[in-house]
Amino acid sequence: MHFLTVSLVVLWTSIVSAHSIPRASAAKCGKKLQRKPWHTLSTKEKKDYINAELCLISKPARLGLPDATNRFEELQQIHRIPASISHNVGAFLPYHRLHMHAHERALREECGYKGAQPYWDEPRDAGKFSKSVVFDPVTGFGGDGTGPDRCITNGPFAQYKNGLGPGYSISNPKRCIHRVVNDTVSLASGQAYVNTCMKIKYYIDFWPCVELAPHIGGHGGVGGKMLDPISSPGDPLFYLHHTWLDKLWWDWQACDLPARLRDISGPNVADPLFVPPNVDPAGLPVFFPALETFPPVDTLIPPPGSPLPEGDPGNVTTLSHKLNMFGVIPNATIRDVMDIGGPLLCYEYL
Ligand SMILES: [Cu+2]
Repeated sequence: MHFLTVSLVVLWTSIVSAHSIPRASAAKCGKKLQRKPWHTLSTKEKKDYINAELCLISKPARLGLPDATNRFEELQQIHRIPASISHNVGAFLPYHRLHMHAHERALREECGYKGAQPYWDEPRDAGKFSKSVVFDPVTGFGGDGTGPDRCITNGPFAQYKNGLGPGYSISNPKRCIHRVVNDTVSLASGQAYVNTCMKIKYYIDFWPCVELAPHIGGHGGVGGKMLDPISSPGDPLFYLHHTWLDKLWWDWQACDLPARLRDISGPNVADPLFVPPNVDPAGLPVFFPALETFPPVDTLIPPPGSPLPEGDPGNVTTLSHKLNMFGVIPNATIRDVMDIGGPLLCYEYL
């Protein structure tokens, strides 16, 4: 079973094409935005965030990206287009850091949101995702999917239909947000797995540690749309999950500053033979969702014209690696996103 799951993951990796990317402009970081765990937000803070997300869904698309019909889907599309060069590679954490920032900025600048991007403190829910407050139908994102199509049927996003996915394909008619919450798979978001990664000394081993267990814990623990390696930002929970992963990276960086503001490495092109292990580096078991719950294999092959990595001299990810946001926000390099308290990002984690 793991084997087959793995070959799906491996398919995210082939690539084509290129874009030219200007450098992000830099100002000073003044007052930092404070990113807080979802379960600590007040009811009003939760509603403000959800209303801002609904606002993005209600705003027309403006970038001309294919098949994106609103701003929320443009944010999803900028994850889909470069998915083959932002997973199973060194840029995995930097790419998603900038993507979370792009989302946070869109909420604030276009939808009047005053807060910061919250995160899901997943260790507190690991092994019991089904009981998590994030699924609250009134103050959260709605619950598990039900019925044969696993549609979510309550909460603020129950009416929303998304046409991007499965994988790189398009759904016509559009589909509901679907979930298949799996408490066993969610164990991989537990503190023991986080601790394994935190003990690692260098990014070259840290990044795959995070992309394995904690990353799978959130995607596989929610399942459905969230399990789609290409189109998962179609479930708003994606942003809470990846912001938590970003916090893990920052927590690790903060253990050895300033050295870890420069430590970046890993391949730019994913290894097509890579097989995710079913244990974490400390030997703890990692459970994968059932194969049938993944998007169909043929939807996971990057289409012609998918981007190629840019900015590095070879196949090793460097600080000069370019991160393309396709017009949602200015492009940046990994150098620009290494410090969350730097002029570009300017936030901190509580
Ligand atoms: Cu991703």
